[in-house]
Amino acid sequence: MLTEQQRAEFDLHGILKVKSLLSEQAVSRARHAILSRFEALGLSRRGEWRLEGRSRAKWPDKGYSAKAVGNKIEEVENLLGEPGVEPIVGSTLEHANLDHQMFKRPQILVTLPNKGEWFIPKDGWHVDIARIGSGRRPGVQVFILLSEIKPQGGGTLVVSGSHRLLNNDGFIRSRDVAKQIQKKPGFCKLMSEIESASGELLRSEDSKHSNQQDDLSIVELTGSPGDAYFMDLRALHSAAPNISDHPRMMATHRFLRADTLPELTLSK
Ligand SMILES: O=C(O)CCC(=O)C(=O)O
Repeated sequence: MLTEQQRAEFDLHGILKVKSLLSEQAVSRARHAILSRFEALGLSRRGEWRLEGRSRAKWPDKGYSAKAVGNKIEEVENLLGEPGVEPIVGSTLEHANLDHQMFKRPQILVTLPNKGEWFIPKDGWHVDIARIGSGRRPGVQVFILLSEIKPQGGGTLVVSGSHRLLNNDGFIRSRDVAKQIQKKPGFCKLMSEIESASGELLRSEDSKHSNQQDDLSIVELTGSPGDAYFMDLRALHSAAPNISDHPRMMATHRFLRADTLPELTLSK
């Protein structure tokens, strides 16, 4: 369960890291199951990546066909049943009933090394769900790390604080949410500051969080196998290039409050 401080951090930033949440065994089983899918594509062998002699994929290409790998992997689905995941989701969503139709199963997020020099993408910022009229949090997405992910190693980028924007503006379709947030002065200022600092302004794990209500920052999801991040589904996020020599491996799942469905479907 989350401490008061973690809850407050999640409410303020819309993104929270919980270290070592998942067991080594469950993570290792999921990792091996994913690697065996890549074996059929000639990219892994006996539970290890085999990328030698291959030319690097080119950003934004993740280096393989997601369709060929698929997402129906029992060992990955089992990660969601690990103790800790659902209780945290429950505590961030007032223990409301969850819908299991819109987001049926977890998804794998793998990015093979695909860039020489790291940068923050200008395109690709998005949210996965519309802003609902009541402005409340519709759900939470979990990102489970299945490999060591160092800075600039392909970890998802999240705009911390973006979940607090546009909540008084009624229903907004997801693509319009992304467009409107990117036009906000706070977002433009953040992007130009980061550009002129060559990405150095990313909020690091250990840096102090600001308490200013309108503060936005970009968080890169980095860490070790078994760590998990919980993200408010309203937060703007994007895939990122992987300049490391190792594939980025994560599993993700979106948990949606069932009682937001009428707001989502009525507004279509
Ligand atoms: O990290 C990535 O590849 C992007 C993840 C993402 O956009 C999502 O899960 O909605």
